[in-house]
Amino acid sequence: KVTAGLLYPRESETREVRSLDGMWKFARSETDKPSQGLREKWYLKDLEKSINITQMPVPSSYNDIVEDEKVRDHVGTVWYERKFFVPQSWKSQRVFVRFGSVHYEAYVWINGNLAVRHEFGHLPFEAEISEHLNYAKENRITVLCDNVLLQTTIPQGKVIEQDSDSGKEIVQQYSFDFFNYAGIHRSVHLYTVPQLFIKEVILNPQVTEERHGLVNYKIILSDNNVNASDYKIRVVILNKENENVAEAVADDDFTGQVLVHNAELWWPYLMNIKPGYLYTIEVHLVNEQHDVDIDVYRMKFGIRSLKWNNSSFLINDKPIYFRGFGRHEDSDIRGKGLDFALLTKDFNLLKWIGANAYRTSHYPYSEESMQFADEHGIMIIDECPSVDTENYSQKLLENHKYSIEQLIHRDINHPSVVMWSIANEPRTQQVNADQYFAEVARYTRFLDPTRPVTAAIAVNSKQDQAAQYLDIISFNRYNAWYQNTGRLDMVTSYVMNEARTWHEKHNKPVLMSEYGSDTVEGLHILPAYVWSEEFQSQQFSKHFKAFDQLRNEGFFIGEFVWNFADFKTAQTYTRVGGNKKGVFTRNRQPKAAAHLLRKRYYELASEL
Ligand code: GCB
Repeated sequence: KVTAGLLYPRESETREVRSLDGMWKFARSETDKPSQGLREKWYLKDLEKSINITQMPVPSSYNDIVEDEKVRDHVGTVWYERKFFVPQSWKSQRVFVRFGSVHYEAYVWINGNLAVRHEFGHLPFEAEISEHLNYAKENRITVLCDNVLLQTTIPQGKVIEQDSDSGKEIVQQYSFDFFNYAGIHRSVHLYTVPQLFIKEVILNPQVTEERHGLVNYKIILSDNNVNASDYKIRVVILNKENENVAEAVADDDFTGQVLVHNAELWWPYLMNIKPGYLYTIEVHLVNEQHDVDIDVYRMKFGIRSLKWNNSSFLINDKPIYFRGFGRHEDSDIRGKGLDFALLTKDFNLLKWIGANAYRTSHYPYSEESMQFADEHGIMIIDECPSVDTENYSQKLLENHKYSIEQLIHRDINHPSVVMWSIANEPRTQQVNADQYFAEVARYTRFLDPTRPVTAAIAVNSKQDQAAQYLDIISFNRYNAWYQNTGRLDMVTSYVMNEARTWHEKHNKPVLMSEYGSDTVEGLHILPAYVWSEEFQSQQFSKHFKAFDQLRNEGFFIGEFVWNFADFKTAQTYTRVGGNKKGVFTRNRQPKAAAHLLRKRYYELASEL
């Protein structure tokens, strides 16, 4: 069971944080014995004594690190292990272990004791391990990571058995178009908190009519049964210069409001000279009697309003037009592993090209990337890990809702998150899609009524049964690529017609969440021909024409190129070393279309 309280681990005068990133030991169960590690209880002994032992960096996907296709294409469990010390001084504290993400399912043991089990890649989890630790001594952490996707996991997949030259092979099949990278993808931390500590900080900042910031907050402590008269919560709001601009003491239920006069609002990139303005909230848990801080936690947040109606989407009462991308967490060697160099480069490129948004296609991205988006004023359509959803069952629905619950729990305080995407290209024409999405959308709104709900839909509007439950309709379409391949004369009117049809049917704002074409960098063919740089640029231009007309019609709110950069996929004859629809190569160098897009995005920004 996941412990609630996924505050990002930060040190303070009352908290210590230690990274467990670095080199870990790594072993694979033999493919024909998927449960070997569990059966042989590898968590009770040093992995050294097991088979296939090697070194593996954390964070990283394991797939592309080893020169062995058996590791790249491994199906089932792998094991990670490392040793660490904790000081004696931690004994008076409570100690947690926290994973940014492990794909797909994880079990964690501390010195042979099961500490936590977690399902869903891309989402953090943690567990208190105080009682399992050896203080002032060496400790062992063992992680089982299972990458198997089934019809009831999010996303879905299928495992089949096939005959091969070396006998029966277990093979993972999936229909989604990105490589099923696995491993400990994000950082691992140990952190300490006092015995009674701040477990959750939930913010709902609003903008008043006089343009002040009204920050509603709710603090949850680790123990619900404390006597409120013994403790108080004091909150302090600091501006970017670290000056105290407001403070308050919470009510007895640890909720309250604090007013920030003439607040500096959070604006998207290129909409204000200070885009992405962030304040810090400093939460103090104070012992009333002694007037001392028991726990202190600091977090950045933004003040902005979000509104939407049947034709537009507004931030701070200004209509927004999204200049965006679909993306992936993907790069050479490390796969989906968190990498600050890559993250920084990607944000620099987003700003270079003048984008103001991206969708976290097709799963939650790292918490660190969400912090970057907050800081840079990049708006996020935050997508849960449901992609190509089909074969609707009760179990699938429960898992889908649970993945959204974990996502919202993690991301609710980010000003950059402006919309929830509950699925990518679900098969919404299938039986039961109607009730299924009615429930997923209802649940998402119940968890967070302050943001609109969307999904990227590719089924045509006649057959689709989900859009009726969304606030904003996003559609994916590959005119002149999958449809009418090569026909650049069949783009502009098709895009306009489809966008209009969605709006006419549902009377909601519409955006195009994917369009594009595979492009091999350096391939030049004139007249434009599929896979060439000329083709990608011209196909974009035909879309721009449609978008410009649609913008005048008042309901069309954004364009998202597929994709920011080239990325790895499963092996198939339609993919040359992966999906090549990037505007940047996998190595983050621009294709010709990047320059065209840059010109457009800056022109669009200057119209504001
Ligand atoms: C889509 C999917 C995306 C694929 C893309 C493509 O519709 O949403 O995951 O990568 O098409 O390039 O085929």
